[in-house]
Amino acid sequence: MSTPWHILGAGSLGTLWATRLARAGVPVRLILRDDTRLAGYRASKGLTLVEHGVAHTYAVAGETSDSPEPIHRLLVACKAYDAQNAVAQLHHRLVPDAELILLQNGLGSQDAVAAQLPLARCIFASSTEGAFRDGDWRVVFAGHGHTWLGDAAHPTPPVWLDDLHAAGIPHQWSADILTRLWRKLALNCAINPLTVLYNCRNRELQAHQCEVATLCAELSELLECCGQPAAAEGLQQDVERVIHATAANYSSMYQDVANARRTEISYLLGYACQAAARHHLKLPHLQQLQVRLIELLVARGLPRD
Ligand code: NAD
Ligand code: KPL
Repeated sequence: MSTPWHILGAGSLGTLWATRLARAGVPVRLILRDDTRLAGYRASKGLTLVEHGVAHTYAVAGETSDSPEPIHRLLVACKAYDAQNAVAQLHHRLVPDAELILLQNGLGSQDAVAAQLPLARCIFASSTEGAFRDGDWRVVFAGHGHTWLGDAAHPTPPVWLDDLHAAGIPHQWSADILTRLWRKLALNCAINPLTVLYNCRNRELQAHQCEVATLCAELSELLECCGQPAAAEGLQQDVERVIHATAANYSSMYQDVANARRTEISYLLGYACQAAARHHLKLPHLQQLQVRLIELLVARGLPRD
């Protein structure tokens, strides 16, 4: 049997990957938080993927971190703020040369996970796929997209990309994964906080073009300073393109705040502002944006990080 995929986090993306891999006959194990969640999962028929309005359920095996099986391949599908602790709980099961695929948005969590597992291979991913849960153990595939995967330290692609191909997960091995992650971070910093502050869909940012342009100029300066000039190229035009292409959408950060969920601010705007501080770079609009966003989060009773 081929190496099983252990999937950590039965949320939107974890379920989206688990169901497609299972559909292709790839062995999958879903790692749940505790025995209560596992009992709840076992009482269900499995994981359900809703695609084009049609639901299919897959009997994916569930377990907790206490299961004895060693882990060779781990897809980390938690939020950025949970990734480090969630992986630490599996430390005793990870074989020394385990491979981890880190699906987190933003930057910072990937390095934190990699630092705690110096012998493991940590592959960073950046995805434009979109999914949300419409019930326990159910995910709706809302936006077809693409996933870029890469390992800045070792350019050789892993053999298991074949599993992604078999599962119909559109992907590309990327030599410049850090550039992609920085670019996505910059896009998210230019769009998401403003949608929260103006309480609006992406479209309405077209009325705040000057503010968006000023943020893009500061973000470009930051990217250059952090050794990511390629991620800075044409940033403003790309941000305008994304606002236009996703005009009717609410950004992910808007949705988190609207649903009173913790945001990933520390791995997006927070990470950008920290990087600027490290480089003694003054980016007044970006810093002001962070202050305004944190004020709003605190006023809503949400974590400031
Ligand atoms: P989610 O909140 O739906 O799922 C995360 C899951 O991880 C939850 O079920 C949570 O209970 C679980 N979890 C947390 N700690 C755990 C632990 N210790 N043990 C077991 N399970 C644990 O999140 P998501 O939307 O799937 O997002 C995951 C990451 O992917 C985020 O960084 C997000 O920004 C990124 N992303 C999401 C989408 C999307 O459409 N949902 C798209 C692109 C990128
Ligand atoms: O990725 C996004 C998000 O909402 O998180 C987009 C659509 C690009 C807006 O920043």
